[in-house]
Amino acid sequence: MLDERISEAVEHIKTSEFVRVVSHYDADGISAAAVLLSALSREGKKIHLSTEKQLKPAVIERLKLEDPDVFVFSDLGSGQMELLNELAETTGKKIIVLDHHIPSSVEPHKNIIHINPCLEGRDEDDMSGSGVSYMLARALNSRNKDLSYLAVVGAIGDIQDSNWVMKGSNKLMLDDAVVDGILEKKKGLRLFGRMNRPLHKALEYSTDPYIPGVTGEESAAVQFLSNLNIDLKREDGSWRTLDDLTDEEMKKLASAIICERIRENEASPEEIFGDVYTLKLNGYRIDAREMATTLNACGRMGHASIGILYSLGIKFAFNRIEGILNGYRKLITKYINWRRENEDKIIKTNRAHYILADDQIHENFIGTITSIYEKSFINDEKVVMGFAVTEDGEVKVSARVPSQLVERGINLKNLFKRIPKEYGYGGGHAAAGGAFIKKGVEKEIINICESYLKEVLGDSNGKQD
Ligand SMILES: [Mn+2]
Repeated sequence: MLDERISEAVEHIKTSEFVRVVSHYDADGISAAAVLLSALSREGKKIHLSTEKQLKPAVIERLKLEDPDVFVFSDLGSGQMELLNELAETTGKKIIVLDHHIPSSVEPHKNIIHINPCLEGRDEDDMSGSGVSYMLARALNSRNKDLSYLAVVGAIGDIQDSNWVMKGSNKLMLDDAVVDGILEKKKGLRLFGRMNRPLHKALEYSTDPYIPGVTGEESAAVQFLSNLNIDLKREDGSWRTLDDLTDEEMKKLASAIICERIRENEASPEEIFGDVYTLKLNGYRIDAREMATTLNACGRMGHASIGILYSLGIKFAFNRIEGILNGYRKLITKYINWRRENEDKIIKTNRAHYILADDQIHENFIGTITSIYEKSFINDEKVVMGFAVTEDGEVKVSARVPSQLVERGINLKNLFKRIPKEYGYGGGHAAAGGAFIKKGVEKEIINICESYLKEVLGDSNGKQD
């Protein structure tokens, strides 16, 4: 069924001159946009592309005024079929939806070609939005196989490779990228910042795998490396990264980490490896995981277009990336400091912490800050929920659940289902989710969350011992 719909979509694109693409603004949506931009321009199409935080009625109103031959939505749309039906009905245009999020129950308009692996009973983590876009690109022209690496970057951006191993359809796209030669895959340490973060910092920030005595402590991380006789700096005085290590140094480091984990009785101490991917793009070497992080920063900083060009290896964009990343890091630091200095804005219960950020944290960042805060609880696991006012005067809610509580049955999808329609709507996955609610009902949402946690976890304070 998916294949039939893809062929139908290909036919419509072939006979269209002007294609209007709307994509999501996160790393997956930006990768999807890059796939489509590249594939459509190779066909000589006239393209207008933009990215959106979410498909809201205001976005649809603007699109109604445009006059393309076909609309393409990537990494969004399946959950907003009612709005897309309205666009199809008003404009009489064809609409192609390339998405992987769980579809709404609304039947699509006859002019909508809905392409989503969930419709075949597959899981929403089987493929990313950029993966679905890549399937269309490949059907359009087999030479678009060289865009497969973007499907890998998108899947990483959506955290579909738990424990750093690709599964399902993502694995097939990864294979395409390896065969194509643009992506090199090897086993490596599961540490973030392989090419860009100083090695001792990568160790300090590593929470999964957790390195006893090193995680969270910079000076201990430096000492740990010195004890192994691993130099921290290059000859020119700059910091070495994980990517700079020789094979021998890498082995020494890996064994030392495993030893520390055995000594502290960590569960599965040897589980510190995963697949790492190096992209070779226009003479640049880029870690695919770091590319996903960079694209995410571009989107949140309002520079999705730079992200799209960067992901395609265009030099001009590379010159802009450092500045965007610096701005992004500064904002994150500012928000973390705000959170630390405003304990009175955090409601703490036995099972959860609620950050009432109001307009002090931008809506694009409340998810990130909520995530960082959740990871700061090393032994005493808490659900963390952040609230930030949006540009439209609504409140964005972001929530994160530590894996230990997911294992005990907490699922944010089920929690957000309990939000009454008149308050707002939300969704997501077990461990990460979000909602938009009207201003003034924050307390009610907290009460809903508390009674849900109590129901699932019982009356204990969240610990089993
Ligand atoms: Mn996605």
